[in-house]
Amino acid sequence: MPHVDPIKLQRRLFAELSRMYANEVPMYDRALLVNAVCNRATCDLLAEMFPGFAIDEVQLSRTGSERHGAIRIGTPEEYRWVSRFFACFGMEPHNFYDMTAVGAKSQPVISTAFRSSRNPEHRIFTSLLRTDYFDEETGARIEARLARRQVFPDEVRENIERREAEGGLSTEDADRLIELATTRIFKWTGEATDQALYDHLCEAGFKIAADVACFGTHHLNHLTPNTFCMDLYTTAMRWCLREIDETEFLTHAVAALEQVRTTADQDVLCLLFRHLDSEEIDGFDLIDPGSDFVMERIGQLRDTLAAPQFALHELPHHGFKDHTEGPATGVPLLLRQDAYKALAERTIFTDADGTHTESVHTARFGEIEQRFYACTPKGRALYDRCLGNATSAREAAANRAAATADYAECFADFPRTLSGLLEQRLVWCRYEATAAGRNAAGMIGDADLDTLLACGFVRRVGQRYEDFLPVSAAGIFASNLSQYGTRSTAAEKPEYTQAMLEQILGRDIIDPQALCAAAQSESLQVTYAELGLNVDASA
Ligand code: OOG
Ligand code: NI
Repeated sequence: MPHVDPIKLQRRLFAELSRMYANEVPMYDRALLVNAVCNRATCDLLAEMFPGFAIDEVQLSRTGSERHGAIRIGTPEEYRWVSRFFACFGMEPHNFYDMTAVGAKSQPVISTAFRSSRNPEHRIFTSLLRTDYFDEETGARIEARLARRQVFPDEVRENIERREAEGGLSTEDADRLIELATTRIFKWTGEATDQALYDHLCEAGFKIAADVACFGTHHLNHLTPNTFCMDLYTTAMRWCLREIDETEFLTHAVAALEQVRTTADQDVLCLLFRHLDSEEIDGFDLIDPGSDFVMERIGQLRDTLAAPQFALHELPHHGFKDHTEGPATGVPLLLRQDAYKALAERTIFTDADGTHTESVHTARFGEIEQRFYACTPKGRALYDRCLGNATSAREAAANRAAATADYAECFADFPRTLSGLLEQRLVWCRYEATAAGRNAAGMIGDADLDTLLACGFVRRVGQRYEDFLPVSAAGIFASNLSQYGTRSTAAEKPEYTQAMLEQILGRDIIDPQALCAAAQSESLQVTYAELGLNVDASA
C-alpha cells in the first residue's frame, strides 16, 4: 500500500488543529481575521512598492496559515510518545530549551520544538514538566496524578508502531491519526481532576504544573499564526480590544506601515514570501508610493476594523500583553512575538468521591509571531547581549513610550539590512547563481565571492529563523500566567541537560545552527558548480 507524504499530512494536521482551536476559542478565530486584514494591508503596500508583485487571496491565506503551537507534557513516557507521533508528520526535535534556567522567569519545564528540518511551516514547542523541580511531597503528588492518565489511546499507539515498522502511514491510518489528534490528544475538554492538588499548585505559584497535572489531554495552549507586520497587528488588536482609542490606533498603524514603506527591499520580500522565486523578486523595481498611500490604506483598514466582527472587546478577555518579545522594530533578526493574554475557560473538576465543582482555568492564550533572519553564533551572542541591556532599560523606563524607545536604542548595534548583517557575519544565508551567472558559466575565470556578488553572478538569500527564543518563551509563559516565574522547591535544584531530554526521546536532538551552517556552505558549493568554477575555490 502506498504511504502518504508526511509533509502533506503535516499541513492537514495543522489545518485541522487550527479548526479545532477556533471552535474551542472564539477569540482565536477573530484574531485570525484581524491578522488577515492587516496582512492584506501590508501586501497592498508591498504591491505598490514592487510593481509586478501581487498576492491573491488563496496564496495569502496559504502563506498566512503557518502555525506554531505549544503543549506541555507530564511524564517522560508521554514525551516519547509525542515525539513518535510527530515523526509521523515529518517533525523532529530541534534545539533544547532549559526553561528552568532563564533567571526570574524560570518555569519547571525543559523543552524542544518538533518541526521539519527543511523549510518548516509548522512547529510545536513541547515542554516536559520536571517533577524533581519540586519538593518531594509535591513531586510525588503530581506523579501519582499523572500515572493515572493515558493521553494516547491504544489505537494511536498501534497506528504509530505500524508506521515505524512500515516506514510510512496508509491513508486510512493517517486520517484516523489526525482525527484522534483533534478529538482527543490535543483537545481541550474543560474537565479536570483533583481540585486540591490544582489549588495547592496554583497557590504555590506553579500554574504550569497545575495546567499539566490536573487534565487528561495534552491540550494545545496556543496556536500562533504568522504576521507580515507585527506592529500593525498588535496595534489593531489593541484597538479591537479597546485598550487604545482610534486616534492612537491610527498613529501606531501609520508608523508601522511607514516602517515597511521606508525599509522593505527585495530581501524582505524573499523573507516574507517563500513561494516566490528569488530571481523573480530580483526583477522587481522598487518605487516609493509615498506617505499618502500609507495614510489612505490605514484609513481603509480602520473602516474594515470598525465592522461588528472585529468588536473583540465584546468577548470576554484579559487584555493584550504589554510588550512585544524579541528584537525591536526594524531589526530583522530571529523572531518577534506578542499575544493576547490567557482567557478564563470554564472547567469542571471531578474529585475522587465523584463530586463535580465548576471553576475556571486560565492558561490558553493567543500568540502571534513574525520571523526574520537566523543568526550565526556571533550574531546570537550580540543579540543576547543587546537583549539583556534592552530588558533592563525597559524595566527602568518611566512610561510605555520611553520603554519602547529605550528598548530599541539597545539594538542600535545591529545593521538593518541583509547585506549589512551578512557583512558582519551576524546571520546565515544561502547562495544562488543568478541567471546572468548561469549564462556566463564557464567564462568567468578566477573570481572571488565578493567579485561574483558585485558582478551579479551570485545572489544571497537570507535564511529564516525557524526556532524559538528561551527569554521570549519565558516572557510568554510569565505574562500568560500573570506570574513572574518560579523557583525550584527541591532540596537542591537539579541541573537539566540536552542529553537528559535526548535519553527520554530515545534519539538525538537536531542542532539548528549546524543545519544553517551546512545549508550555507552546501549552497556555495552548488553555486560554484553551476558557474563552472572550481568548487575548492569556495572554501
Ligand atoms: C510555551 C511558551 C513558549 C513560544 O512561542 O516561545 C512558546 C508554553 O506556554 O507552553 O510557545
Ligand atoms: Ni508560542
